[in-house]
Amino acid sequence: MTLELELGELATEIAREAGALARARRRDGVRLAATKTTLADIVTDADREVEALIRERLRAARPDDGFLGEESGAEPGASGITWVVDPIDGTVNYAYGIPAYNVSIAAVQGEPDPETWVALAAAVNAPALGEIFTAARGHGAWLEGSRLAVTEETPAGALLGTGFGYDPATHEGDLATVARVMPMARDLRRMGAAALDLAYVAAGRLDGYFERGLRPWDHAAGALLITEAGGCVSRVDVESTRPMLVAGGRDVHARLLDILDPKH
Ligand code: LIP
Repeated sequence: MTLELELGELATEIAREAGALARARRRDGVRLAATKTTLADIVTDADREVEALIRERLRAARPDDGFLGEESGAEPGASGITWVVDPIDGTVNYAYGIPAYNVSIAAVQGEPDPETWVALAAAVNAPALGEIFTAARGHGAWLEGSRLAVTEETPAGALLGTGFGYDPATHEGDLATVARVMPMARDLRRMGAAALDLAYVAAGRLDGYFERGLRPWDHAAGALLITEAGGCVSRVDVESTRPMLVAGGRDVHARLLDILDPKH
C-alpha cells in the first residue's frame, strides 16, 4: 500500500470516529467555550474535545508526525508529515444546529505552509449529513464508493459557493467581490463550512468556490479533494492578511481568477 493510501485510511478512520463524537455532543447540547478573533468567532467545548480525540488517535498511530489544529495550535514532527485539522468546520452552523458542519483532516508533506506543502491525504466527514469525502494523492477523490469529478461546463452560468469572515469590517469588501463575480454565476450558495464547499466542488455539486480569509485547516483537506477530482485550486493575495482561495473545474477556476486576480 502506498503512503498516500495508508494516510488516507487513517484520516478516514479517525474522521469517522471524530464525526460521531461531534454529532453526539451536538445532540447533548452545545456549550460555548470561548470567542476568538471577534464575538462571532466562537469555539465550543465540542471543538476542543473533538480535536483532542483526533490528536490522541494520530499520536498513537504516527507519533513522529507533526500537527496543526485550529484549536490547539501547532506541534512540529520529525517524519516530514503534518496533520492539518479543523475539528469542527462550520462551527457557527454546529452551534445553531444547522447540519452543514464537518470534521476536516489532511496529511501534508513538507513544512505546514499552504504555499509549499504537498497534500497527501484528506478526509472531510459531514456526520449529520451522513457523508464522508476522501482522497489520497494520485488515487482520486471519493464519496464512499463513488469517484468524484468536478463539473466542466456551465451553460447557465456557474453555481458558486462563497463565505464571509467573522470580522464585520470585512463584509463590505467581500460583498463588493461577490458583486464582481455574480455576472459569471447562475446563483450563489453560502453554506458556512469551507471544507464542505470544497468537497461539493469536488463532487460536482458546486461549479466553483471563492472565499477570502480562510485558515490552513479550513482548506487543507478540501483542496486535495478538488485536485484529485480533476479541478484546480489557487490562493491569491497570499501576502495579505486575508488571502483569497479560488477553486473549480478548469474553466470556472480560470474565469474566477480573471475576475479576482486580474494580474495573475
Ligand atoms: C469557517 C469556514 C467558513 C467561513 C467562516 C469560518 P470555522 O470555519 O468554514 O467557510 O466563512 O468564516 O472560517 O470557523 O467554522 O472552522
